[in-house]
Amino acid sequence: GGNASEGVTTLRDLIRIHDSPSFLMEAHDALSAVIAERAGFKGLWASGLSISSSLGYRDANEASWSEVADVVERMAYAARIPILVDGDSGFGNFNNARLVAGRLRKRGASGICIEDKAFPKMNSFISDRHPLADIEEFCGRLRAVKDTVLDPDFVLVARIEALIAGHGQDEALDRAHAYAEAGADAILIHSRKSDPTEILAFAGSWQNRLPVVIVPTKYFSTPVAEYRAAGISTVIWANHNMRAAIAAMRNICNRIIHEGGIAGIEPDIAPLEELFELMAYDELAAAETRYLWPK
Ligand code: SPV
Ligand code: MG
Repeated sequence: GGNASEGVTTLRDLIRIHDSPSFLMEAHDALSAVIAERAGFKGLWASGLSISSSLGYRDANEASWSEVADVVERMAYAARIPILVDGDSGFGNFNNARLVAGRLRKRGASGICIEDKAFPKMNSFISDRHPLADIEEFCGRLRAVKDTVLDPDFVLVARIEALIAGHGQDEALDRAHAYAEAGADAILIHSRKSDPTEILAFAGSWQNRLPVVIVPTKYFSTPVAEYRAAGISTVIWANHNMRAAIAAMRNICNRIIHEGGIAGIEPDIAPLEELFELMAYDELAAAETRYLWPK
């Protein structure tokens, strides 16, 4: 984040293989970033799906990279914990990928994840057409990011969409080894199945040559203990702040309509005091006594 780093675990440390997987919580704006940080998460996932949705876009590269970077900057100012940014497929070829990674780092990101698909990408849970990037070409994107963003703390996650695209374990493993050679710091293996079998099979063969990151959106009922046993380094809760917000906002809108007013809803919404506390209004009051009317 933009503030002092005391007491903050770096993203590089979070993605290391620990006894228990690290969690990255989705955030899509400054407010959701602060809420996740206050809850105790040690790192954030700047989700392309969630940021797109909050901006009124589909998760198909409708948002420009600079719009995404604007949001990431707001998140990084508001929260101190590190942010792994969903860089989609890198917004183009190697040249776009290295440019975006460098700009994101300057604007407060601690790492970028890029996936082996073409631009424009489509969300992994939509459609059955997810043509994969050529392995060598995608390795060029990874190498270009590594050669351009020289900050050793900046994390590059290579995301494999082979299983999403309907390929088998061999294709996923070939890609993982190639991406490791190209300089990736971690491998994100994605699945759209409702059980974790193919993720766990991958982890079993891969043997943690690099840390493994997973996104259990569809196989949500699997206990984290299974990921711990499989040596998964990082679990991303990829869209759960946004989906919680959708449910809460839909519920309160419906209730105000149906109840004809707000008399009944007050206990079910966040008090204004909580909002003022989240945005540190007390800090402003204290600063006023120092700068606006000093004794
Ligand atoms: C995102 O959160 O934007 C992701 C994860 O990339 S997924 O939606 O599963 O593709
Ligand atoms: Mg995404």
